[in-house]
Order: sequence, then C-alpha cells, then structure tokens
Amino acid sequence: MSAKIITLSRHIIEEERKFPKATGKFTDLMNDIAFAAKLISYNTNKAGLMGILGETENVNVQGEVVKNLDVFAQETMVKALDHGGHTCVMASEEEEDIISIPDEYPLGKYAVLFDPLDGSSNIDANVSVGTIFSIYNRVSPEGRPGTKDDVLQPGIRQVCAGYVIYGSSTMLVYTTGNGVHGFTLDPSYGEFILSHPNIRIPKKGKIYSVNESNFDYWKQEVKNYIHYVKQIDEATDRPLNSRYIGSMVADVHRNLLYGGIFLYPASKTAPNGKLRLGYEANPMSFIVEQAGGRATNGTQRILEIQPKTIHQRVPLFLGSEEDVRLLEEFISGKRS
Ligand code: P6P
Repeated sequence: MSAKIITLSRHIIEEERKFPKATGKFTDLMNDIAFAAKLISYNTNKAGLMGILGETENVNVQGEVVKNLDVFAQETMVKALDHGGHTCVMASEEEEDIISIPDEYPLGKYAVLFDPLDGSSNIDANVSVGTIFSIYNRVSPEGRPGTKDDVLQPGIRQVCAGYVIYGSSTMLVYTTGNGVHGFTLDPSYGEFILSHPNIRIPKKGKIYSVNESNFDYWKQEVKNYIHYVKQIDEATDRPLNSRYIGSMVADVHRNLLYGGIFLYPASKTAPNGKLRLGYEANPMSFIVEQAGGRATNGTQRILEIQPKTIHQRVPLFLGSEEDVRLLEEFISGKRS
C-alpha cells in the first residue's frame, strides 16, 4: 500500500475541520494562493528562457529596482486573490497603499499581506527567491471595502502565515497556529504534496545569518554578539557557521530546517532595520514560533508589535530559541 499522499488542499480541509465555525472560505483562499505560487514557480523557473529576467525601468515604493519577475509575481498574486470573494483588502511590498477589491467582485472576510517575490535582486543569478504571505480576519465592518486597519494588525492576530520558496524544488510552508507544515510541488501533476509534516526548528543551531558588511553600523551590543559567535570555544561549540544568501525566504527556510539564527539589525544607515513588519517579519515570526523558535526586535516579541504603517521596518532576530535568547542577553547588556 503506497504511503498516503496528502495534498495541500486535503491538509487545509483537515486543518479547517478543527475549527467548527470554518466555512471553507479559508480553504478556497489558500487554494488561490497555491495557484498563484504555481504560476510564479513556472515563470521563475523558466525566466531565463522566456526573456523575463532583468529589470524594468521602474523603482518600487521601497526605492528598489523592479525586476520583470517582480511585476509578474505582483500581478499574479493580486489577480489570484481579488475575485474569489475571500478577501476584502490586500497590501503588498510593491504597492504604496492598500489594494482594494474591484467593485465587480464580492468582498470576503480576510485581509492578505504579501511580498510577491522576496529576494528578487538575486533572480538573475539563479538564487532561490520566495513569496511571503500573511492572512488576518478583517476588523472593519463587513459588507464594505477593507481598510488600512485590516492590514495594520499585530502579528499575534494572524490566522495564517506562509511562504513559497522557488529553489531546487518549489515548497510551500504554512501555519494556521497548529504547527508548521511543508509541501513540495510535484510539477508532473501540479500538486503541492505534504513532504515536511510538523516542522520543528532545533532548539540550538550552528548557523548565524547576517550581512556582516553592515558590522560597523551596528550597535555595540550586536557587535559583541557577532564577535562572540565567531570566537573559538569547543565547550560551547563555537565558532558558528556563517550562512547568508541575501534572500530572506531561503535564509529563514534553511535555518528553520537546520537550526540557527537570522539577524537583520538596526544600523546607522537603517535605524529600524530593513525588513518590513507586515509581510516579512510577522509571517516569518509566526512560522518560526509555531516551529518552536523565537522572534524578536531585540527587546520586544515581533508578533506583539502594533504596526503603524504598511511598510514599517523592524530590526529582526529570529530562529532557534536558545540562539535568540542568547542574543537578547547581549542586547540587554547581561552579557558582553
Ligand atoms: P541585504 C531582499 O532584498 C531582502 O528584502 C530579503 O530577502 C533579504 O533578507 C534582505 O533584503 C537582504 O538585504 O541588505 O543583506 O542585501
């Protein structure tokens, strides 16, 4: 008897059955996200052959050059999510303001934030990139278009968070608060198949991931921590290994599976860090916490930060619980 094949759709339905009030709308929404992921995966993997690598002439709201695949991924996510009657509003790294649902489509109860193609500066070098998404129940009155309040909720209120990594294989990893589960796309029949049930991040890792070119711009406490992890000390299994791809989804996914800590600290040039709370830090923090890890801005749990703006940046330290706790001891000054 072959092992039970659990598709993403089946897994979501079984997850939804745990919520008596579930209407099936969440299942439909996740299937729409999975469909978008398949399209983005196909075009990302074929980009070199389809002449859609390279850059547009545009710069996005972040001041970053927009790649052709960025545009494709953005449009794919919006078109996948705007008509099904599951969402009332969206927010994206690629759009300055909230994205409303066109009048001709029904409104739903979910607000979805996403980074359609994170790490896209690496695409032309064939480095893994990803889509990150974060889903909330709406807080604005039903029956009317969603508002900014729906997307400016603290991460603790997410009903779902996930990412898709377009790498040697395409994987979708998600949580609804009942553990973290990974699905690998089988391109032969276009289904995401459960390949990594109940992912748990090791309590302590051997990897630290940070862009060390910013070292001189960091606060002394962060410098002290990085100095510590690089010292030779067999008793505490140091030095750690430095692994940094510069594509958050790839760096966090590796550390989720292997253990370790990912850092994007505040600096003199980026006083609030670089990564965005709404569609990078919050979804990744929900996933890491659900896998048994920890996520902080250095002094506060990421998921408890009340967002003020859509593209708000936060310093981010997330990963194996013991590694993040040690970093917090350096930041608080308990260690130096
Ligand atoms: P840096 C990609 O542009 C991104 O938003 C994340 O995917 C990644 O972790 C980070 O920026 C890399 O930034 O400054 O190290 O190049």
